[in-house]
Amino acid sequence: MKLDQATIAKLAAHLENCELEGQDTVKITDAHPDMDWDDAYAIQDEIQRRKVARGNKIVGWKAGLTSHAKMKQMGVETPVFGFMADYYAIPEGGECKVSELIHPKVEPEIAFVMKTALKGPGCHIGSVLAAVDFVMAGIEVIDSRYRDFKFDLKSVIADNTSAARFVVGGQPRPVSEVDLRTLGIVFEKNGEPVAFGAGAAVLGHPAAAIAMLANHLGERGQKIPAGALILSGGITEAVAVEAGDCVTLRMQGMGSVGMRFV
Ligand code: OOG
Ligand code: MG
Repeated sequence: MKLDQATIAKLAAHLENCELEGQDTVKITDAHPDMDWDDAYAIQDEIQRRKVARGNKIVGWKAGLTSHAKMKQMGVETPVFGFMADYYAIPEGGECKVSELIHPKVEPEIAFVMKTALKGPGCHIGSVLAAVDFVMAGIEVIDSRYRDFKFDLKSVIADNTSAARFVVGGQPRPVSEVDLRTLGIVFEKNGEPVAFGAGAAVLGHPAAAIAMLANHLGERGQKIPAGALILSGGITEAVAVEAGDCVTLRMQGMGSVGMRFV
């Protein structure tokens, strides 16, 4: 660790206030070029602690930057992990208020729900599939608190990996019934297909993203609890949205899920 506790607390408060007020900021590594990975996750942990202290529940986790499309779009090469608070959830077909956000983008994702807890290190695709209850379609709304989505990996980790809102739904399927690699998706904005993909875009097999998350948490003495929801990462590039837009994700054999931006 390169930052002291007071600096971590100050940066966490700053980034969380930007989130809660819908204000952007410059990336924090500009002022703290020496901060390391542990500092970045410590800032994210402090944001989580602030939310829990305020009465929010942590309902799940997310992996990000797990597909080449996303890595190329953001100019980075390593997956990152974040958490999801209860108020990020939007009901299926529901409204997402753009006025609460800065510059939202949407991503088509495969969502996993755990049957049993999963604790790394040593987790692999097999341990993930044994621990997962079902999979379903999900759309993540990301909203980097950094101006123009310009960040490096440490800055985006500290900013809880741009997590903002999500919707899950459609027809959940037991994970044993789905070939997660060939699972096809069509992502539509205002009725027009705007992106296409298959599950293998995510690390060759989307369960690998869940294994990486379990191993990441395990290194820090934490686990993925039973019942947790996990978004495995955008299959395609993120798509910008504004008030008035409507997005729908169609997932092969698993129905569709959508939301409206108001
Ligand atoms: C970081 C979050 C990326 C994903 O699914 O790849 C992410 C960002 O691009 O702002 O959630
Ligand atoms: Mg995402």
